[in-house]
Amino acid sequence: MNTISLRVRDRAMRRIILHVDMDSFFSAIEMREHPELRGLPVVVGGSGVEAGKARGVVSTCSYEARKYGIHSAMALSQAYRLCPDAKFLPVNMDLYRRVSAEIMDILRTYSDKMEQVSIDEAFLDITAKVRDWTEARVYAERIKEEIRAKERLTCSIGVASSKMVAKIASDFNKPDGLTVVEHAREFLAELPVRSIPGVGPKTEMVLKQMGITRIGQLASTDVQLLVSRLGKHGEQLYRIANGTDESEVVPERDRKSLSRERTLMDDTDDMETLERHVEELAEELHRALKCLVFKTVTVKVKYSDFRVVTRSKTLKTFHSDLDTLKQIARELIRQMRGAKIRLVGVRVARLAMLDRRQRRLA
Ligand code: TTP
Ligand code: MG
Repeated sequence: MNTISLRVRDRAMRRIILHVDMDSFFSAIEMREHPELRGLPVVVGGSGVEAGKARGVVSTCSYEARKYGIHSAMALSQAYRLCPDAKFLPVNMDLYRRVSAEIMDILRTYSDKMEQVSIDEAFLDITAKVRDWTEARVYAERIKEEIRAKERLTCSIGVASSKMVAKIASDFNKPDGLTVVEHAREFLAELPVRSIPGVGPKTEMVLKQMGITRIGQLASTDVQLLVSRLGKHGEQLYRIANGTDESEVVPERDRKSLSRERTLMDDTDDMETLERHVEELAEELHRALKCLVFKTVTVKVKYSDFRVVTRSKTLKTFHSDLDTLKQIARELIRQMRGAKIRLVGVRVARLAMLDRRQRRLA
């Protein structure tokens, strides 16, 4: 091995990355604002539930409500059937956005290499801030403490040498958890493959057919075999499983584009279904956008024969609203009808960041 690749490997191995994810974010904020709700099953979604009439879906719910089987994206009517005594609250997005901006401002003081990935989660590269895993733990404890003191909210933190492992680690011991992963392979070995973000039912099924259910098995599978079954995603999964994923923490100011995509359970050319998928992707993307505004929207499809086609639209001015994003995404996917589609994606580009004041108003 030559010196350059050695140096690169060495640097990658020394990275210390922290993933912060707020606990039951929307409902925790509601419980903070309404202390009488503490300890109760609280469900936040749609415009709430009145007189048993539920419309819309659950955005999130408290850990007490999760014991009844309620979870994000479930129909509110079903949540109501599972626990009629839960407190059902409407979504107060303005409040959650404000709290989120405050938390992100706190996190930015811990590392300027900070990447917000959704309304309640962020990666921080703290390689330059700590010398070893022990110091990293102390650093993470300080972050938790500051958020608790200033926001009266709890979060869970994962620390590892790659982004994905840090993310899996933050989810490992929720709520109010702190998981430091020194040896990624050992930590991941027994976890189900579904713990890897991005592994949905379809990938899980393909892996299961290959006899792979745990991440440890994934790590020791021949990477070529994974690629032959799952394409590029297979290679990425292999790296994640081995703790060698080297994706960088990209601060917002350096971000060029942001995208979300999904492989469909069944290939389809049904426009209603496809529009629903791009709308959901637009929603995910919009949540991740936070203080970024965009000018270009692109929809990508992969047809059943693996042909990839993209279509874009560039607006004259910057936009940030979900309706615009959804509308353009629908417009673009309609232009791509023709053959059955196996994967859809939505991307926004030509990004700019709202300044602090605008962010708080957003
Ligand atoms: P998550 O971090 O996925 O969930 P959470 O913070 O509520 O709970 P956890 O303790 O498991 O992290 O999402 C953050 C917020 O995003 C969540 O509070 C509400 C919102 N959200 C939706 O509106 N719809 C969804 O489907 C999901 C997953 C989240
Ligand atoms: Mg969360």
